[in-house]
Amino acid sequence: MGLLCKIFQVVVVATVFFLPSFGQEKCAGVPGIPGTPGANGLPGRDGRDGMKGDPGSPGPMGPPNGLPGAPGRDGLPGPKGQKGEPGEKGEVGLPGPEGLPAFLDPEIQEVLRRMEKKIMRLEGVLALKGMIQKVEEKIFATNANEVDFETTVQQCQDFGGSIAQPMNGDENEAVLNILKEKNRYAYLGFRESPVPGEFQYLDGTPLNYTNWRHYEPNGKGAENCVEMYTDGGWNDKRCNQYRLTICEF
Ligand SMILES: [Ca+2]
Repeated sequence: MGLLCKIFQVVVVATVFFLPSFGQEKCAGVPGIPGTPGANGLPGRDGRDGMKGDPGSPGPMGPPNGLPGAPGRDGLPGPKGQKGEPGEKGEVGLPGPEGLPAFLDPEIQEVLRRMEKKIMRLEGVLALKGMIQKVEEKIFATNANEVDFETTVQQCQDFGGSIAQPMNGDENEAVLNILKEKNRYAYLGFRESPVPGEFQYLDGTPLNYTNWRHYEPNGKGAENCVEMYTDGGWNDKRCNQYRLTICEF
């Protein structure tokens, strides 16, 4: 075996090194079987982009009744328009929720307390100046003007009151206090009725209290108004004299 192996080695070496020289000789061998083709290599890298091609021809026009496109965006706001005519008045709304009764509403009670205090202070000041006299719920007041009967009636109405009409002894005393303070006479809110010597209130009702002086009334239809003296007594008198204005409120 060792020998055979050695011979084979020699043959192989001789074949490799000396075969060409043998090939040049006429001893041509049988062509060998072609080997199997090698495996494909890896794909090559992409080449550079080519030049841009020419634009293609326009496509065919769509059908004429195709759907409209989406609406465009809103434009810029236009200038402000002129003010329109006022609209018609709306209907009256429903009444609001019912509030608390005044005597339970602390806010109203507080307002009333403050008003009462303010009024009491005003009354005090006026009384101090001899301008007012208070009897029960009635207040007699003067502005110190001296005018005739009709003007007195009118002025008192303008002030929101009426000419003084003492209805009892206390009220007569209150009017008298003002007269004594000013040392003047004053007309009272009475007028002679169609019956001479009979006097009545301005609304035509008969007097329910009088304080005539002795022998008064004595005008017998010639003295249609009534004045109070500084003793508190009444006298029928013509209406055109200038007397202290005393109103009641
Ligand atoms: Ca008289």
